[in-house]
Amino acid sequence: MEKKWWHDKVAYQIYPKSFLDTNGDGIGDLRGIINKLDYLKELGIDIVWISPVYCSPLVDQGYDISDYYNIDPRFGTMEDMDELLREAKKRDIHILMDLVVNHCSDQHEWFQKALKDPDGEYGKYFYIREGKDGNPPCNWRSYFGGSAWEPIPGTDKYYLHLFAKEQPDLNWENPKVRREIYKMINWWLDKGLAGFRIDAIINIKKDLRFRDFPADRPDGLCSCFVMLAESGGPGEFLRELKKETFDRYDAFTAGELFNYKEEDLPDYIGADGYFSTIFDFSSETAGGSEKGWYDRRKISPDEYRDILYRVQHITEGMGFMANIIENHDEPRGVSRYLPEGECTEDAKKMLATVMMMLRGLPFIYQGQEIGMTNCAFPSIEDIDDINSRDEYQVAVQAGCSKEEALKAIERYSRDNCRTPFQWSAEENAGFTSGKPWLMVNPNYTQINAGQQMSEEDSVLSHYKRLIRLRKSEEYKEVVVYGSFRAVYTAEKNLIAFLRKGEEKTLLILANFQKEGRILPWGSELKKVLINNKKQLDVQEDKIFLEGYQAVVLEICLE
Ligand code: TEU
Ligand code: CA
Repeated sequence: MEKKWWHDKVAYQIYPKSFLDTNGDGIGDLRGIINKLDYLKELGIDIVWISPVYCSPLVDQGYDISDYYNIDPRFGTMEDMDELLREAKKRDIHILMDLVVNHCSDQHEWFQKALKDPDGEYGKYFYIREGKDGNPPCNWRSYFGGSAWEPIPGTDKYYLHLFAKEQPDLNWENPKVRREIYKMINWWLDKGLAGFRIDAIINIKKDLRFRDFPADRPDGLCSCFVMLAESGGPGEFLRELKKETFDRYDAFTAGELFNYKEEDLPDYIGADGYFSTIFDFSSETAGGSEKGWYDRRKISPDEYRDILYRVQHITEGMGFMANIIENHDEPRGVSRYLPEGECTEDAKKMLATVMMMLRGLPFIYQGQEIGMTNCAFPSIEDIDDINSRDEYQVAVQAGCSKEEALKAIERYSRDNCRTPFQWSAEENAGFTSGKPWLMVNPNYTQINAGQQMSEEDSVLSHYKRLIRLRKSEEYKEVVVYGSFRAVYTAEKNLIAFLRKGEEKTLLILANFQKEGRILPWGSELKKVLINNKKQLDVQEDKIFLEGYQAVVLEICLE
């Protein structure tokens, strides 16, 4: 595999609205990010992805863009953005913006013009079709609920929106639209961005037959995933996109794709792939149900392990996945993957150790580094997210009681990761001096960055140690490029693998259970590099692991 500048980096996602508010309006802002660049540097971060800060009505929190060339005043100004780029550069931090080009906002100038004249030039920027006998053109369901088609008032026409109705899909089949998008991307890259995280990109290629599929829920509609699988895929668009934009700047790109075909993976992340990397969502999608969140299932430690191993194997020698345990669309990883009642500091450090030692590019989501957890929202009114509100309705309609529905939302709500960052034990967790736009998780008095910064054995300090190991001159080669091999595969509740580099071999052991265990041992232990417990008991032919103990060992393989 050809080496790239970003392979040995550590990336971090910022959800600006919830990161740090500097003017007391309850909404995080660009100045808040500037203020915390030293915090990120100290943590060891090299690449920062900032969720959207463009002008937006915030129906989907910035993923509905009304002007791609300006910053929403709630987040700051273009001067703030330029300053952020300059200040980041001083610290060798590369900034990625979020590229949301499957759709725009219904308030975007293009869509406003399209509504006025659906048959005119701008009508062709979107997918506008006639209805069928007073019904939408076909039975596709939007990801946020209901038909993916919305009627255009005063006509018999509908426009397509795979997400909210305020997010009309852009017509990638139209070369003019593609040119507009490339121009905008290059304008941003000229400003000095390192690249982009690319939103919902699999969706840009539609099945242009716009026909019905068998319904998969009582609403008579069918998930868009089915149509996407029939669409032929976005390959041609992505090749052109790369050539017209990213290639010209050697930009770094991380694609968001939930549903690619495995045989297409080399096209996405291989030597000449459309993207530098894509996010690995395989453990996030596992346990999912067609019926909705209320029917989701928690995955077991062994399932989690098998999923990770599989992805390590299929990407070997091909490319790098972007590894995550959470992001702004998911519940907190520690609440999701650790068994109920076992979300301790040790267990959090164990998950961190596994994630950071896998082959691939780690993306830490804000607050993950201090072990932030899901939030017990008192009622559905305390939830803002459009997706969660829809899933609540889906649950109630399927016969769940209000309490059951709220439980499901509490487990999987996207707002779990969107509660304000817990900076300190002060009021509102030090996030704002005003009223936060979304409730602060009440556990901020126990879980906050301020306290963890001064504690050697905090989750934060553990992440720092893992990042330092990854970046150290001595171990960099093996942590970044070392091959992956699963070991102790017959054991239950154990994640164990080797990373073999040119000169060094690391053994990662993570005891994914509260009970201690004994493993047979036959290697020569050279050094304990990471340990989330005070001790490690290694004897000639046995090694003892405490419950949730996680270690990274340098060993000599015979
Ligand atoms: O997410 C795309 C996407 O498929 C998600 O909506 C996902 O299905 C859902 O979050 C699972 O709960 C991206 C963004 O990350 C998300 O925040 C946006 O809402 C969405 O695109 C639309 O832009
Ligand atoms: Ca603010």
